[in-house]
Amino acid sequence: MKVSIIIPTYNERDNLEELFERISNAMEKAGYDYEIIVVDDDSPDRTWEYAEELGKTRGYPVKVIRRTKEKGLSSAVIRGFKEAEGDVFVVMDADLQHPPEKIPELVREIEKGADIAIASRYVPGGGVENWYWYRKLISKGAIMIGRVALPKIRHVKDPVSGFFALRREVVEKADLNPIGFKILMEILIKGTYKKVVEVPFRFGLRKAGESKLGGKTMINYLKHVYRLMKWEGEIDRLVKFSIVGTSGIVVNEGFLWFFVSELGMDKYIANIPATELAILNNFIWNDLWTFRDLRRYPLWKRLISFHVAALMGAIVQWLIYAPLVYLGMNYLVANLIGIAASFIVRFLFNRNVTWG
Ligand SMILES: Nc1nc2c(ncn2[C@@H]2O[C@H](COP(=O)(O)OP(=O)(O)O)[C@@H](O)[C@H]2O)c(=O)[nH]1
Ligand SMILES: [Mg+2]
Repeated sequence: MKVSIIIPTYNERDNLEELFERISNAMEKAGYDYEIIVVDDDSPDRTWEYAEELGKTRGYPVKVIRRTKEKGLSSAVIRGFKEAEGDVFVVMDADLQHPPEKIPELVREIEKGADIAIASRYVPGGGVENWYWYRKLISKGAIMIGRVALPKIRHVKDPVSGFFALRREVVEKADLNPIGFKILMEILIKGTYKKVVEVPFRFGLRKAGESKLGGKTMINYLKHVYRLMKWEGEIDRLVKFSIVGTSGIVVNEGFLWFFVSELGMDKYIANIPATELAILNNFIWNDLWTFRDLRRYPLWKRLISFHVAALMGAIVQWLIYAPLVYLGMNYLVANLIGIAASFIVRFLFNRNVTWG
C-alpha cells in the first residue's frame, strides 16, 4: 500500500525543510511507502524550486507540480489527486499547523476500514492553539451552518478541516468543483464513501510565512455551502417548501373565511381549526412532494414532528416580531422578518428531524 501526501503550497519555502524531515521520519517509523506531491502555484519565493532541490539532495520522494496558469487551494488539491499514484491520499498544509506525526494515525484508520479519516479539531482531545474565543465561535458557527444546511455531513464534527486521508476510490469518480472553498466538504458531499472517522489533533501555529486566507473567507464559505446545497437538491427542497407554505396561507385564509362567514363561528376560535387545517395541508404536500424520498419514520411520528416545527416557527416568529415592534419598527415589516425567520427554522427542523 502506498500513501500519496498532497501538499498545496504558496510561498512556503521556509517551511519545507522541517516539513519534509518530519513527514519522512513519521512515515519511515510507521513503515509506510509514500510519496510527497507538492502542488505549487508558481510561488514568488520559488517554493517549487526548493522542493525539487530537497528531493534531489536529501532523497525525499517528492514530486513537484508547478502551476503557472491556475491558482487556488482546492484546484491545487484536485490536481494533486490526479497526479497521485498511491492507494491512500493524504491532504495537508505546508505550514506545519498540521503535525506530520498524525499522518500514520490517519492512514491506519483507513487500513482499519474507514474510507475517509479526518484530523479533527472538534472531537475530544482535539483543539486549536492560541485562538481568541471569538475566532473559535466563528469557526464553530460556520461549521454548524454547514452541518444543518447539508444534512449529509451533519455527523461530521470538523467537515472543513484541511488535514485528512482518504481511499483513492472516494474521489476517483467525483466531479469536484475546483473553485470550491473547502475541499473536504466538497468531498464529503460528492465523494463515494461509507465510513468516516475523526481523529483528534491540535491545530498548531504557523511555523514560517503568512496566511493566505482571510478577508472574504466567510462569504466564500457561505457561497460554497450554497453551491453544495444546490448540488444536493436541498435548494430545490427549499423552493418546494416555500410553495407548499404559500398554499398553506391560502388554505388558512379560506377556511377562516368559511368558518366565520358561512358557519358563523367566533373569529377568535375559528383561527384555531383554520390554522390546524393549513398545517395538515402543508404536511401532506411536504410529505408527498418536498421530502418524498426521505420518509423513514412512521407517519404518526412525522406528523407530530411537523407540528413541533410549526409551533417552534410560531414562537420564533413572535419572539422576533414583539421586540422589533417594541423598538419602533412598522408592525407589518416586523412580521415579515418574523415570518422569514420562522420559515428557516421550520425548514431546517423538518429537514433534519421530521424527514432527517
Ligand atoms: N497551491 C496553492 N496553495 C495554496 C493557495 N493558498 C493557500 N495555499 C496553501 O494552502 C495551505 C493552507 O493555507 P494557509 O494560508 O496556511 O491557510 P490558513 O491556515 O487557513 O491560514 C498552505 O500550505 C498554503 O501554502 C493557493 O492559492 N494555491
Ligand atoms: Mg495555515
